[in-house]
Amino acid sequence: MNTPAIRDTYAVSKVGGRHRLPPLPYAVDALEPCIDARTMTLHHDTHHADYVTKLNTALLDVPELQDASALWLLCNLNEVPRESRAAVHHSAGGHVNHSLFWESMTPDSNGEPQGPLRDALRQSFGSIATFKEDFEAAGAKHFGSGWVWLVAAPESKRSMNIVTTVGHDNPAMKGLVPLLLNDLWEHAYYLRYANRRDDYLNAWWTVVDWNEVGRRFADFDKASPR
Ligand code: MN3
Repeated sequence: MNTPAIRDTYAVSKVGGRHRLPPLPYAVDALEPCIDARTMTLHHDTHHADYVTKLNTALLDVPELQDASALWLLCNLNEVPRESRAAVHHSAGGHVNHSLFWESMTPDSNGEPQGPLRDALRQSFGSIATFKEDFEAAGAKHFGSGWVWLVAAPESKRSMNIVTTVGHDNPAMKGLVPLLLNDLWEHAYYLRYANRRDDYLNAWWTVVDWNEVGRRFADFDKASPR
């Protein structure tokens, strides 16, 4: 399967054939009060780091896949030998999703989508407010660990959807193009929000990097046939 048109930057970033943990693009306390510094530190420095370590460990047994990006591995699990597949699945997914997640947020959020992204969101959901409500509701009702996503489909161009995935699965595994994602694992919010996942989802809009989401949409718009 071809890897869908999503930018594969940090997910592909490797040193000497080893996957590496990308640095956070801001200070650990930069997204306070929405995301507290301790949560950010644990989330990036232990959880994400652990996925990278486990991915590199799993690939020691599969030297023929040493040059593959984490995104490619996730989208081509059939190419991974059966005995390594589960470890590569979970760790590559964790690495790809968290890499996209850090880049989806900024301390300088402008609060609202702009331009063609805004138009496509309005066309798909009726209004930006409705999109946000639907995204929060999908994330709140998802059972257990997973992610909530805004996705586009190559065949339907301007028609966007909200989906959730279990574990660290990524919609790219089904050929969809991820534009925005939020982490529904308890490690993402529990220290500050306890069991109030809906409060976390609602507060999260204050740190979304709509410029970055707009760039992802522009890449997709350029790459896909109308
Ligand atoms: Mn996480």
